[in-house]
Amino acid sequence: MTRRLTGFQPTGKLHLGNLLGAMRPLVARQHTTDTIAMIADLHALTLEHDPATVRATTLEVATVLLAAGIDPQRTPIIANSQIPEHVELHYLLECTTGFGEAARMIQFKEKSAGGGPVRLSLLTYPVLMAADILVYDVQQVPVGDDQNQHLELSRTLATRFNARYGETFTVPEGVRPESSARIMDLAEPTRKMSKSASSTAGRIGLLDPPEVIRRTIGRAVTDAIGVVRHDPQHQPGVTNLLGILAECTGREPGEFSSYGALKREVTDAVEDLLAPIRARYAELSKDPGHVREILAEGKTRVRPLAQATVRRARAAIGLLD
Ligand code: AQP
Repeated sequence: MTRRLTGFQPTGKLHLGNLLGAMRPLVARQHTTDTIAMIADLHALTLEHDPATVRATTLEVATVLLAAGIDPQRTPIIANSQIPEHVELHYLLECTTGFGEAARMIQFKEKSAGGGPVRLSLLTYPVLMAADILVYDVQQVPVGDDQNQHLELSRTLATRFNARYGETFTVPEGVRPESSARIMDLAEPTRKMSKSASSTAGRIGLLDPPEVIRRTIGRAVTDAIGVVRHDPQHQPGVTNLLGILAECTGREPGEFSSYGALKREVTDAVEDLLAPIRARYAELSKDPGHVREILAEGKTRVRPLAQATVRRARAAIGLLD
């Protein structure tokens, strides 16, 4: 079976975009693909962070993944910090990466542009991401446009390492997520819905209570055109709402006489999708020990793969065993 890796950063509350763009496609393929669901808690340390929040969010993400239907028997759920081979391989790959190559990454440029202190780990983040992928001989990585450049770097590093030191890594291939869903921010519909956006006005959290969902969708930005139609260029807000409706219900939306009518139907569809996840999350949260066990089981299952890769890489690059 093809091996895939899908990552989630514990940098904030998971949202509808994470569910429709990543978690649901993962659940749909878990019988036909050998996927590892990775919580990238090491990546959450690359920006200003609060230790207790990262710890709590890592457990929350694991719990939401389970609540959304990921079966840990089929899809191991891991935190990259708990498997030390990620960090070891990160270093070996750093010794294969040029400074300029890392500094060219668009996300590094964007995230370091504010003028504040920049952590060195922000620069080397894509190399850690390469380690996360290469350490498991992953063949396919579902990537959105914003991660394309990082995946390309992983491919470059794997190919270069193999050429210099002998065949060591599987060169991963980027695949488009099955769902083409790119869920946009409800308050600023030309930006994607994001965990780390400072305002929550445009984001539907997967654990938001029904009244918050109703309010957020009710206040979603539309336009003054007054006609409900799919027109990303001139009506990005309305188009986003239609897209969310189609994704949630699995069918093309019908006709709507007003923006209010559209918003009411979107609210019902989102609520129908999220209510069972919220209920399972509440059930699972009663036993946080269980979620920690799932992470420990995931680690036990995948670590031998990581150890074998690091053993190969160490030998190839010239280290003693
Ligand atoms: N708006 C979105 N629409 C569709 N898919 C999305 N994903 C994220 N936002 C949307 C997908 O969710 C997975 C996990 O994302 P991540 O944790 O790696 O974070 P991200 O891609 O950087 O996006 P976020 O959630 O908005 O986080 P921040 O704000 O921290 O950058 C990925 O598969 C991603 O494509």
